[in-house]
Amino acid sequence: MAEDDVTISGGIREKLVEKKQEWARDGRLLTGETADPAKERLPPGQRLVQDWPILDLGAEPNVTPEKFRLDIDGAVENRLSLGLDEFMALPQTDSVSDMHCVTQWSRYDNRWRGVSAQSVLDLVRPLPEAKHVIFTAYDGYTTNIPLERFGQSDVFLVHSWEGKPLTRAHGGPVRMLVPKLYLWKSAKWLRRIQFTVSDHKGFWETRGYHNDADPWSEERYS
Ligand SMILES: Nc1nc2c(c(=O)[nH]1)N[C@H]1C(S)=C(S)[C@@H](COP(=O)(O)O)O[C@H]1N2
Ligand SMILES: [Mo]
Repeated sequence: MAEDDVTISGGIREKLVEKKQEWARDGRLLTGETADPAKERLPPGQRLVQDWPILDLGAEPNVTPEKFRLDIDGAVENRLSLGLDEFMALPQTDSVSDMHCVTQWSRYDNRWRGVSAQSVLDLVRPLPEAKHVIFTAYDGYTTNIPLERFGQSDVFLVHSWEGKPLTRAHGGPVRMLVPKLYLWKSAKWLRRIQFTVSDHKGFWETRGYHNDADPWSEERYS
């Protein structure tokens, strides 16, 4: 991966990371309930919000359109390295989905625009042995999901929310969106998508968060 000269404001807020790890150890916010997503729109222990909170490690990269690059590589037939114009030239889709954060807020009916994960799969063609997907972001953040999950029809690489370009604070120019999992699986400031044979836990997964992150099973912590 080429060295980036993207500037980053602030630094990782270690105190906050420590506190969240403590919460994970203590099992904070757990209700012990599960729900059927076909019947319950709001997962257990969640509450609805109208605004969209901002949560990250505290280091916000300034990914300008000129500096943006997205590498898609690993166990694939056809690696890609895309500038923003090339990314925007891929087929674009509108979608509406809910989001659920492990810190207990959920927001319904978010309108997104971006490139579907299925289009990405069509372009790169993962090798038969590829089973996992790792996202790396411009702030150094990483997170992981199974390839099977990545291929679901509601997963997108998004650049717009409610008809406007994604703001820097929310991960613009391009972030992941995996709406059926807790939002920590949706990497902001997307830099790289890597297809792998074995699983590699990401930033929060190595710090006590659940590897699978299904909100209806309350998979907050491991
Ligand atoms: N690159 C990056 N992506 C990230 C994070 C981060 O710190 N860095 N935090 C995750 C967490 S824990 C959450 S809850 C969501 C928050 O996204 P939002 O700020 O747009 O609400 O981003 C996720 N994606
Ligand atoms: Mo989070």
